[in-house]
Amino acid sequence: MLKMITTGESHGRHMAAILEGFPSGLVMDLDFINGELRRRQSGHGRGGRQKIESDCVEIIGGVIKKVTTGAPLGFLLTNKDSSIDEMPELFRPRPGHADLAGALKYDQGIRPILERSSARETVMRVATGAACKLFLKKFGIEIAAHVTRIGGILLPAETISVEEIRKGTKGSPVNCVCEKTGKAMVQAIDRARKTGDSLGGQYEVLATGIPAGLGSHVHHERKLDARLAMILMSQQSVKAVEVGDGIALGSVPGSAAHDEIFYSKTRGYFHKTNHAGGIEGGMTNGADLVLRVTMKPIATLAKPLASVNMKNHRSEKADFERSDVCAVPAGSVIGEALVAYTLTDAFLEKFGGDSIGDIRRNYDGYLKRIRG
Ligand code: EPS
Repeated sequence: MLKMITTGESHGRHMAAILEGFPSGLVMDLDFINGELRRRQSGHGRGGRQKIESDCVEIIGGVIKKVTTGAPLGFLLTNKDSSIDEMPELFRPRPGHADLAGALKYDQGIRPILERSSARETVMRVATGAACKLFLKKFGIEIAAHVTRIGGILLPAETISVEEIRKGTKGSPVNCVCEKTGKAMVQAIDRARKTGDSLGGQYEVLATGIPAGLGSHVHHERKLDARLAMILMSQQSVKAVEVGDGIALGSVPGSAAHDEIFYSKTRGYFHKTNHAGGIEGGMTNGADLVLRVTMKPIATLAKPLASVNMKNHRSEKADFERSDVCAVPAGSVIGEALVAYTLTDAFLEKFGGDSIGDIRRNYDGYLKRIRG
C-alpha cells in the first residue's frame, strides 16, 4: 500500500524521499517531523558530522495548506556538508562496511559505495517515519524505543510500556531508561573512543494501541513479523531482529512460551503475558508489539583493521574517515520510524480508503465487530 524511496548521498547537496500511498486529510506537522530529525542526530557517541548539520526537511509535494492530498509526499533536505566532489577516493575497504563488495559490484571505486551506504540515508527514513507516526497517532498507536545494550553494558530485562520508555529515557544521553546503566554505557563509549574502537548494541522498539489483525497468515509477503524484520534489517549496521522473547523461546517448553487467552466485555480478547511480542501467525494480536534489534559496531575504526589496497593488492590498514563511535542511541530513533512505516502500511492494507475519513469508518466498524 505504502511505498517509500529515498535518494541522496551522505555528502551530496540534498537528501530526499518520496512516500507514495499516504492518505489525504492528515495535517502534516513539520515541527514534529523536524523534532524527530533532531532526536536522530543526538546521542552520546555520535561523530563530528552532527555538529555541522542541523537536519531539517521541507515538504515539496503532496501537501496543500499543511494537509495531505493523497498525492506522493516529497521530503527534501539540504546538507550543510555537501563536499562530495572534493572527497578523496579511497582504496582500502573497511572490514564490515559495504566498501569492498560494493566497489567490486559497481566498478566505480569505494567513494560512491560509502556515500550511499552511509547511515546518513536514515535521515529520510526518519522523516517519512515521522509522517507515519502522525498517521498512527490518529488511531491511538504510539511507538517508542530505548537502548538495552551498548557493547558489554546490558539493561536488565524487564517488561516496559511505551509510556515508561518515554518517561525513563528523557534526558538520557544514550536513550536508556536506567540512569545507572546509561552512565556505564556512556563510559563504555568513551573508552572505545579513546582506544580508536567502536561499539554496537541493542535497542528495543515497542508499539502500543494496535488492533488485532494487522498483517496476515495467508502468504509470506503479508506476514507482519517478516515485514518488520525486513525493514529493521535494512537499517545500516543491523545484524539481528527478535520478535517478543525471540531467541529465548527456543529454550523453554510450549507451556512457558505461549500467551494464554482471556476475554472481558470491556477489553474484548486479551493476553496477560506477551512472550509473542504482539504477533501470532504473522498478525498483530492486540498486545504491544515488542521488537529487539541488534546493531554491530560501526565499521569505520580510528585504529583500523587489516585490509587490502585495491590499487595494488598490498596488505594495508583500512581507510579511516570521520565517523561515529556508537550509533545505537540514534539507531533506536531510526527503528521507531521504520516500525511506524511498516505499521502504517499494514494499517492501510487492512482499513483501506484514500482519506482519513474513510479509513476511520472502516477502522471503527472493524473494532465494533471484533470487540463484539
Ligand atoms: C551520519 C553521517 C555520517 C556519519 C555516519 C552517520 O557523516 P560523515 O560521514 O560526514 O561523518 O557520521 O555514518 C556512518 C557511521 C556510516 O558508517 O556511514 C548521519 O547523519 O547519521
